[in-house]
Amino acid sequence: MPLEESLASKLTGTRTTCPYCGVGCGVIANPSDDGQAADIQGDPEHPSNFGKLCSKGSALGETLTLEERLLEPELEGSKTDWNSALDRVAGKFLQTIAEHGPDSVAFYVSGQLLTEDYYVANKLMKGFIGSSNIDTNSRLCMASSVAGHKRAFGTDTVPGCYEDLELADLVVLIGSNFAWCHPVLHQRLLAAKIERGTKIVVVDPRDTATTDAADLHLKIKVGGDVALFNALFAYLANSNAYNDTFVTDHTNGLGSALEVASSFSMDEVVEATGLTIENIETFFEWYEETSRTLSIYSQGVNQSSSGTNKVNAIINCHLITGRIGRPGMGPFSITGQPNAMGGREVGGLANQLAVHMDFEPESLDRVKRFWKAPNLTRGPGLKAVDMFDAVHEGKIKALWIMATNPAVSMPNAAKVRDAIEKCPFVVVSDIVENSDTLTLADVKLPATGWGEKSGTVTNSERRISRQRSFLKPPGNTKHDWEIICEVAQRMGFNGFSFQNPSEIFREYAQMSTFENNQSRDFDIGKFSEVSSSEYDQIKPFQWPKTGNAEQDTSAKRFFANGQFFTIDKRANFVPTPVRSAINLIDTEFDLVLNTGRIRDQWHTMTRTGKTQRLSTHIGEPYVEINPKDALRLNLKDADVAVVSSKWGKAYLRAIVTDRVSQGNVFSPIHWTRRYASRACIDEVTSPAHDPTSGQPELKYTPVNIRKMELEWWAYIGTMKEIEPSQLSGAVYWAISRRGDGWAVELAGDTSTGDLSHYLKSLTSKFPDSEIISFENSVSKEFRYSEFNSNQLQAAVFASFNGPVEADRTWIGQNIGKTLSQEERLRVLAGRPPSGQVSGKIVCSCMGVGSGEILRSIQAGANTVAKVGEQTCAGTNCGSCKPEIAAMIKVQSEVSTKMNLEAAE
Ligand SMILES: Nc1nc2c(c(=O)[nH]1)N[C@H]1C(S)=C(S)[C@@H](COP(=O)(O)OP(=O)(O)OC[C@H]3O[C@@H](n4cnc5c(=O)[nH]c(N)nc54)[C@H](O)[C@@H]3O)O[C@H]1N2
Ligand SMILES: Nc1nc2c(c(=O)[nH]1)N[C@H]1C(S)=C(S)[C@@H](COP(=O)(O)OP(=O)(O)OC[C@H]3O[C@@H](n4cnc5c(=O)[nH]c(N)nc54)[C@H](O)[C@@H]3O)O[C@H]1N2
Ligand code: SF4
Ligand SMILES: [Mo]
Repeated sequence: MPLEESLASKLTGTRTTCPYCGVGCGVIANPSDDGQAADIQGDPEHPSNFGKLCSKGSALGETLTLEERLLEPELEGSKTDWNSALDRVAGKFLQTIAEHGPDSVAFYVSGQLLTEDYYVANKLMKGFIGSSNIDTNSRLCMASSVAGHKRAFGTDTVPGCYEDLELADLVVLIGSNFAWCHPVLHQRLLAAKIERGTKIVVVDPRDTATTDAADLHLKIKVGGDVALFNALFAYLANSNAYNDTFVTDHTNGLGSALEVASSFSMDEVVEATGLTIENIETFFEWYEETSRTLSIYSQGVNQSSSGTNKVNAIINCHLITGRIGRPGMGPFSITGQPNAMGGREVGGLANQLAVHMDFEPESLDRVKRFWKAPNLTRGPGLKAVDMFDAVHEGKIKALWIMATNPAVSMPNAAKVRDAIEKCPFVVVSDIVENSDTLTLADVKLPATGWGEKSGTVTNSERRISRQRSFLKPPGNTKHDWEIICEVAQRMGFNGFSFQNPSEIFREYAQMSTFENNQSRDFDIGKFSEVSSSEYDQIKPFQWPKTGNAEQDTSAKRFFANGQFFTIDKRANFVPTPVRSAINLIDTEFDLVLNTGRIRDQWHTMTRTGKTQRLSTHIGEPYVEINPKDALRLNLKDADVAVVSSKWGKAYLRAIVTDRVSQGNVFSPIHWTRRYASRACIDEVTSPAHDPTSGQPELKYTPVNIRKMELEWWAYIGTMKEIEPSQLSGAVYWAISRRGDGWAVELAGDTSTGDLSHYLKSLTSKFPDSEIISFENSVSKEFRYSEFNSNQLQAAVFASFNGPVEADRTWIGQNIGKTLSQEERLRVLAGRPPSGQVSGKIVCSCMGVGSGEILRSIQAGANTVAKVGEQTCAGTNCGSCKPEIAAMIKVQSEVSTKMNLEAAE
């Protein structure tokens, strides 16, 4: 297609925003005729992504099928109509409040709601029910950043913008796996690095795709950040970077903060961080000499019992150098969810009141008048961990969960499940029919999902973008805001008769500017009178947008003028004492469990788990463990490991690798009971949390690990749909979509009985399918393949002697294919012809495995671009480029070593 034509075709369709991460990429969607798929392109005009998308964004079209969708309301397990469901919810909430008071009910909501949904939920709970028991999964995500911002700036303000990535000379990524979690921004950073030579420092306890691209990787001990940044702060105080004018004119509290920060000797810093003196010095020197320094941070900072102190320790370094609010510099908290920022703006956390106002008497008075609230709450409510504890203790008796899956994502998840199960009345609004949380609900409410709903979201740089619908609501689904408003009206409250999201947004904008007069940072008064059609046309914009051009000159960045939102307009240095994790390792639980994300899955996999494209990169839950620890524990690569803590356990595939340090293990967060036998890592994690922000310590849980003793191991590729309940014959299993069917890893003990019989019960779809098989009594293995008219139905590999070996990627690609006699035998052998080994999928967009990439590197492709030319890997979204680059690096190190050895 000629360039102009292809650009033009990209520009037609519905302009909307990606529903996954906080980058907030613009998307152009064109639905298929049946409305169960869509063509998805990056929006070239959206200022967050300029047309780029990552692997998850690119695969959005494949997540729109109605498979596994919740399409009808359900009451106590039976389908019902909306009237009955909504009456029951309103009635039960009213009854509970009448009998036990407003604090006996709670909402647990989500950074994946739209701003309009969030606004009405918050208004209902705080203004009309009269409690502040509304908290959100953003507590697990952004609470420490919010608290840190408020302590330093007086408000929850993100000072910078994405353009700073292109304008910085030094980017420090702290506790952020940018390459996998914010891939489009990472691509922007790497492009800038090529353009202007930006230096990248990554502070992370493990090797990641992000550290692979760093000039300096500070492989810090989990929790060592406060010690590191305190030392940097003290160093800067005596350096050329000290900005006396800024400190004198615009800040308070340097002395006491510096005193605390200086309390550690360099030896103590080395001990607390596990870093070398040389690396620490290099970092400090780079920081000192680079005025355009940007500090990007995420969950390695926030999810800690010292999370708020970590945030302030980082901000202190920017305040002492005056590096804030100007191009290419500043502290930059990168948000996780698509609308975690919107939720913070609305005030949907239990310790906020509404729209950047808290519980001071004047705010309470103002909000009461604005909402005409009959029963305004008076003070903060329960934060997530405390809220579920209160549910467990029976203090909260009616709970409404929206757009989040706490039975999987809350720490100490088994207790959370127990609490939800015990709670007398639980309502869950979701888009899928069966999440681990939904199975515990009394009332299930079917919400519209991405593509069907309409509203606004705010990304990490304070940019508000429209999510627009391009599909009809399927079945009997309703929009979240509609459901909330209908319940509010049935409870007898005025103020919820909105007809569409634009009316909610208008009220929200009015509230943001109500008696504001520049006293609050969040002001979008320009939209106070926005009409429905103008709302539909809103282009992505950054707040503030007061309607007064002069006031909005700071829209891109805050604080360049040194005016903060504290009483005397000065920023605060905050003393940040070093504290250890709350639950420390001991002789029984001697390893530190760190948790996080993988590139192609989103949280609890309710959407990304539906696409085979996103399930091929990593299809099984795992735990990474250092070779020295593995040796001590007699654990080998590919063994099944039992990871246990005081709170619970998980069964995970062991990956033995020095990408994690000795004493540390890492596991991803995504697997649920839908996709694995027992891999929910939050059944293991500790509920300890930061005393200021309430954010749980999800990156540090003391655990121990042992090898699971097993009798048999198997791998199945099959076209037949397999239900989790059928897999109870295995002690360990993990299932993922592959090709036209499913891939299942299993392992078990003697309780399974006849293994061959059991496996056939899982795979055999057609009674007369043709089976070819192979058995080796010496190696104690057997395999069989099933065909229906030469179409491969299932390929099964089993062993009584350890994990099975088979090229899983290649087998997955053959499931459902019609095969020749020779190919049939190769499938039975589990291997492609030599020289064609697929290896693990690296590029999920183009389906390219590590085998093919390695062969092209070995044949001379020495850049990511050349590998792309030869294999197509990395040529679509580019999310896999860091992994290809890492493979090139390893291969070049290998050949240098071989050359040296040959020369000797
Ligand atoms: N692919 C994908 N992308 C996502 C998501 C997803 O589910 N999948 N979720 C989105 C959401 S909601 C969020 S919140 C973001 C999260 O984005 P990130 O915060 O980048 O992701 P995580 O993997 O949780 O953790 C980041 C890193 O912190 C490191 N870390 C652990 N402990 C410490 C420590 O004590 N100090 C330091 N310096 N580092 C530490 C971990 O090793 C890990 O590499 O991702 C968003 N993007
Ligand atoms: N150990 C550990 N645990 C963690 C983390 C970690 O790093 N380590 N990270 C934490 C963080 S940062 C986060 S953000 C959380 C995320 O954890 P969750 O929020 O629990 O995870 P999701 O899978 O995103 O849940 C979203 C739910 O909303 C549903 N949904 C999707 N769209 C809609 C909609 O439009 N309306 C409604 N009503 N429902 C919808 C989905 O089907 C899904 O069930 O996990 C936290 N838990
Ligand atoms: S980086 Fe990926 S997941 Fe995040 S908003 Fe953009 S396309 Fe969506
Ligand atoms: Mo998050």
